[in-house]
Amino acid sequence: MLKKLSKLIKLINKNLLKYLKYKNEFPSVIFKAVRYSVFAGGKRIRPVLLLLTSKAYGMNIKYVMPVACGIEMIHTYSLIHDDLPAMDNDDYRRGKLTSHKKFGEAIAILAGDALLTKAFETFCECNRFISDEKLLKVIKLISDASGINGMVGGQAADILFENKNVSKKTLDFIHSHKTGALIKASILSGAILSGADKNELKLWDRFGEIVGLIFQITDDILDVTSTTKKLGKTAGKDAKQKKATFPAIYGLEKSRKIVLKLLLEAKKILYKIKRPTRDILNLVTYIATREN
Ligand code: GRG
Repeated sequence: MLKKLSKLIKLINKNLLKYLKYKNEFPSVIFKAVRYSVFAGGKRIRPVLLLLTSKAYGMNIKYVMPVACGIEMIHTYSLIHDDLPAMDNDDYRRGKLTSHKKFGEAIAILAGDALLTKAFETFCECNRFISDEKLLKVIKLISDASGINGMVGGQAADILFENKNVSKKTLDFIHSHKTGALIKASILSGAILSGADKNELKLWDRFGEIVGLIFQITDDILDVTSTTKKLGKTAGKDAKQKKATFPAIYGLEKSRKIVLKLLLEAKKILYKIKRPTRDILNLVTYIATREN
């Protein structure tokens, strides 16, 4: 599936490089560290989701590309910080040494900070093509999804509940905030920027929630069933760190069944949206069946 989307991914990468190259690169190591993590080979699921949602409305994807790239920057910052010794303490990410292993902790922290702030500068690049009102709405949405009410809050809960028995409610909180929020925001941003109406936004909202869940449950399953080589990050870590995961609470079989049920619901929502969304459905099916 990602091969089929390779043109889109190439375009995202070309734009990311454009935004992350500077005239004066001093001190050079921080610029290198930023590009090292961004171009270490991520799947680009979030920007692709944004662009495909926009395409369903006939939007020229050039106009929304800065938001798609900014979201990938936020995602990459979160991975760099998540891998730090104070958090998940991981040596490999995207099949390469983690940022702090390659450049040291201080530079890794700064590379994450630089990407987070660059994301918001990049969002502003689309103000020539998109109305200020829509752009502000999307910036607020993404800030919320990546901040204390979203990814940061989810990450805090994830760390606080390590080695503890968690309820289904807490598991749901961690998943929907830590990973789900940014995925949902990617889809909603594409819809808002492309002029979706109120009714459609409600449908995209639930669709985004489902995609976030499918992504995270599949990630939890892969942590149990896949290998470090295939994943490009350490497999089996969730169980070792006694993390709150779907397989830990529901078991592998039930977790797989939940993914299939969610996939069916996602299909039904896309049907209701009545836009050309075949590529999005294919991508979500890939997310549910991916091997890394
Ligand atoms: C540090 C504020 C802060 C948040 C970190 C995203 C996150 C929150 C932590 C990542 C931990 C983790 C491995 C979560 C599982 C789901 C996930 C986000 C996997 C990585 O996303 P992919 O598969 O990665 O889209 P690529 O490398 O393909 O971009």
